[in-house]
Amino acid sequence: GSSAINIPRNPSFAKLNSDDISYFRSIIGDKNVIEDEDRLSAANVDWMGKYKGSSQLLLLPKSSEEVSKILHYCNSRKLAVVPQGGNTGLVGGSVPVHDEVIINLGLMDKVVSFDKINGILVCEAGCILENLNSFLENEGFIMPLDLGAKGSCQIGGNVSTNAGGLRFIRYGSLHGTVLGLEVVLANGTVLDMLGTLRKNNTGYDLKHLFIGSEGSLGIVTKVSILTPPKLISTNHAFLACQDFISCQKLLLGAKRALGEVLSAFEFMDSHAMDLVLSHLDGVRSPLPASLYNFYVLIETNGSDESYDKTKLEAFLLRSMEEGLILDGVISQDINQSSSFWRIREGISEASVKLGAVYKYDLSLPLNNLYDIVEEMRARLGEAAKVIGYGHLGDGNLHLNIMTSRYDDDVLAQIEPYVYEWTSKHKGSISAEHGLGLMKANEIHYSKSPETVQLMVDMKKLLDPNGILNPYKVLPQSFFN
Ligand code: FAD
Ligand code: 2HG
Ligand code: ZN
Repeated sequence: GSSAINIPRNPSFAKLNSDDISYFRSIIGDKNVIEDEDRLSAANVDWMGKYKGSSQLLLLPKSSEEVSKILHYCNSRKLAVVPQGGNTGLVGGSVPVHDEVIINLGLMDKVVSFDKINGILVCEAGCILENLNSFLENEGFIMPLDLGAKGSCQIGGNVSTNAGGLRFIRYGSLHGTVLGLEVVLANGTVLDMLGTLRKNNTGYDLKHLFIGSEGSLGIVTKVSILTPPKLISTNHAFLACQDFISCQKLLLGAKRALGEVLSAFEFMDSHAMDLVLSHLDGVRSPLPASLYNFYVLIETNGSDESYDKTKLEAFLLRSMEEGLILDGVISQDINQSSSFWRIREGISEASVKLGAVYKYDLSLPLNNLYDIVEEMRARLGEAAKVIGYGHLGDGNLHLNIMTSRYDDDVLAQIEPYVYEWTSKHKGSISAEHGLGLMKANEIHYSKSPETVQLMVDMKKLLDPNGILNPYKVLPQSFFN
């Protein structure tokens, strides 16, 4: 069953009629106007199977002009829309709440240009992240971001959620690497901000408004992004630690000792490890499972094979002597490296196998980062499985709570407790996944009232009819 979020349909939105369908057919062609039930039901439900809408129409535009015509029409008719990429979002932002028209960018999947001298890629928003990375690898470059959903998520979706992921520690936020965007506004205006410059201080840098705005201010149609060179030497270590404080100390040590070659620092508790091992086929732990409390995956990426390896080995040896690491394996080949990543990236997939999952994506100061996991485990007792993992190098905890089915009593044990706790510890209730539908009403835990008000004002300026991804990101109370 799905979770209970009951938001009444906003009556100011029009209902789709047959004239609308005919119009869409006339502008984007019959075969990209989808009314087929199977395809609609897939597009109406999110990756977790938790959020379900009831849209009757899926549109697949092939160009920015088509997106522009669609939005111009929807705006004049007051038809609400939900922009959709790979539909891998984890906060219910990518699916309709009621009957919003789904606009999926999947057919806009062309590379526009790649400048090998400056490492700048310009592409359409529907390009799948993994395809872009493969394209770049052939040119000697990589994408500055990577995440478990790479096989389905689209760069437009990544930009719209300001996705973090596994390379954040090395290459930073999309606010730094995205150099330009093309965005279609609610009224159909195509906003060309598709710059390819590193530096450009000519007034307000409006592209930043759209990075992380989750489809609430415009539809991203093209992206210009700075791509780092692909370096020849990569090493991976899979390590076991006794307690969280050891993981934390290991991180500080790794930042100092590995310096410029450190490219990932991920952690998981033994509960997360157990979950993966028991629910995903063919996954094996490189270390004796259930012997240790925490596991850490470290990656280095540099330009000198022997230098990088020596550096890593010296650091690991020292950390073992200091007792920070209890056990560990350094990958011997590419297959072993992918088996390490498979464990870490498989946690989300394993987390949806138990029936119901409540996901919290928190930014927290390192010293308290794991406390909330233990508190939740104590609070919920036998009622739930509680796991903690995430991008420790970025201070980003993923707290997942699994039960056999969605239950309001369990939910009431978790929320608002987890949000209050996060706010009290000066954290953020969304480190990288966004607010979507799940946390639209919780924004005040991480943003001041004045800030939220300005966000609402900007939303109303850019989308006066409120047609873009309604019910998401901001509290609905501002729009009634
Ligand atoms: P969707 O899910 O389709 O949409 C996400 C949001 O963006 C929605 O609000 C949607 O309306 C909007 N949107 C999509 N495309 C556009 C567009 N072109 N213009 C305007 N708005 C648009 N996230 C992380 O940050 N780090 C991770 O490490 C990470 N790992 C993940 C691993 C797995 C297995 C899964 C399932 C998800 C993971 N995520 C992660 C969450 C998710 O993959 C990201 O948020 C991703 O960026 C979403 O991309 P998408 O194309 O699937 O977007
Ligand atoms: C990850 O880091 C993703 O694996 C997904 O951000 C986290 O599923 C989750 O809660
Ligand atoms: Zn993550």
